[in-house]
Amino acid sequence: RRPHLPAGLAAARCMLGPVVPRRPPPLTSALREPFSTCLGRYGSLFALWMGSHYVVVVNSYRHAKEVLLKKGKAFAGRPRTVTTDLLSRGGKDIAFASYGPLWKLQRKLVHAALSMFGEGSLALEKIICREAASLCETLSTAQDMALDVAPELTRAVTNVVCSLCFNSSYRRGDPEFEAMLEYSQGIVDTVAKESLVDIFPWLQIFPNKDLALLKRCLKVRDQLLQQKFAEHKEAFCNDTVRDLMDALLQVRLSAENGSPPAPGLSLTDDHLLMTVGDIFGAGVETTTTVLKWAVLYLLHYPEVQRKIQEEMDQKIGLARHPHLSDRPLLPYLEATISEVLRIRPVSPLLIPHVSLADTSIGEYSIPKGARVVINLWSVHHDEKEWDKPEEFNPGRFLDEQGQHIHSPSPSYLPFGAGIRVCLGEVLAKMELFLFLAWVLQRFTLECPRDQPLPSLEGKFGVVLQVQKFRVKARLREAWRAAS
Ligand code: HEM
Ligand code: PLO
Repeated sequence: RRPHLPAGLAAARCMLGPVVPRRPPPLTSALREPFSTCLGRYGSLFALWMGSHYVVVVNSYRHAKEVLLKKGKAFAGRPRTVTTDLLSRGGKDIAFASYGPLWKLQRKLVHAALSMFGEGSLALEKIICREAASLCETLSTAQDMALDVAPELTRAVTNVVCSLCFNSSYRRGDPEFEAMLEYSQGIVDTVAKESLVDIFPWLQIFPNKDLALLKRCLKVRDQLLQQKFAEHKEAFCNDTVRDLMDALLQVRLSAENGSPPAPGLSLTDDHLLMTVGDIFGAGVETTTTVLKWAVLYLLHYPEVQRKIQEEMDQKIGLARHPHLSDRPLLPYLEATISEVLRIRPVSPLLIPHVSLADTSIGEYSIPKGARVVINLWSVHHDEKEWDKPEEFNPGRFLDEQGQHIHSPSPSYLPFGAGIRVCLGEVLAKMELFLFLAWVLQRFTLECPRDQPLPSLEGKFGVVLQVQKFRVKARLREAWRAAS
């Protein structure tokens, strides 16, 4: 059969090719299968041609760990595609930049800034709790209404990452926030989803609706970033580094004054803007998506919600708010978060990796320049590793006493692993825990009466999106009585 790749569909599915051969095979046709059947049907590894690109798909955790951990450096490259080049100004960010000294420096700077302002600091916990309180306030005012919680969850998460990146936050209805919501959705819908134009770049010379939308959205994003940049430059003071943008600006300015971060390395304005754009974009879209999946699963599994609430009532009660230090006290909530990350991985194909030299996976040779897609969906739904993988069962992450969380299988990589591992794992886990704990301490989330349970099927994009749904947040009797 001839390959037939309607835009947007390809990445949500898996395509069949021959098992990875010692030499790239001749151009083969691509079939499609829902990616849940990939591992069972095609085994741990297979390859296919997408346009002129040789693509290797990895379906099992053993091969995934070989790529990400054991041979992490050999597979640390990223493909250049039309859409990610537009998003990142030709790979000047972190996520879509190829391996090299500048990428290393950008990662190091962000890591240092996140540690300084965020992870492990009480200041960040305070910021998250402030946003959690505001989220609960909104849910209270909309009580018993069928509410689309997505914008509220997004605002809460955005304000945390906005504080980290720009030392600012948004109020409800802020037009800049509304614009951000719109452009970011446009980007998620159009970037890095194995669309035709990313497979056959020459197609960009023809009119293309998705590409036009992406360019429009990037224009709005760029204006926002540029404005923040200008404000930060104006207010910059070397002695008080307030946020990530200041931290990057400091490195940039000291390079201008003759002290580059490393000999021969120059961090341009584009690198600085794209780095902040990445952290802001990743910070918003990933964590919000996981929160939406969590709420959706709690609607489907009210008994899980009840168990979380019972655990909270017993361990922390209703007289005080949850703190980060309560994490060891609430293993069932932690297990629920782990299960959500397993059953609906935010990034079900990670970001494609590229081999930087001739290398191998298992017994197969992989040529330099091959694109390697880690099928995290298969890894997280592998029947040999997970008992009834389609079932939502937080208990699988608990030990026999139900007191500690652990992964029952090594086939679990929600944040990737190795040299390209997610930079925001610690931050994301802090937010997921606190937002869910605050909301569930006060409210029971229900599906509005006379509405069917919303679909658990994801919508593929650069993140696995949740379809729109409405929720009724009912104030818990116990909370009402206690307050
Ligand atoms: C990369 C997952 C939140 C920043 C990744 C990757 C995954 C991932 C799977 C790709 C790893 C690879 O390609 O091998 C998640 C999940 C999150 C989350 C599940 C939320 C629950 C965040 C947050 C930030 C962030 C909050 C920012 C503060 C990044 C960056 C990369 C990345 C910059 C690119 C790393 C690189 O290419 O070197 N993330 N992420 N992520 N993530 Fe996250
Ligand atoms: C999300 C939309 C934003 O407007 C721009 C953006 C920047 C970084 C991307 C993020 C988007 C999607 C999720 C990504 C993140 C970098 C790492 C993260 C791809 C496109 C993941 C999950 O890998």
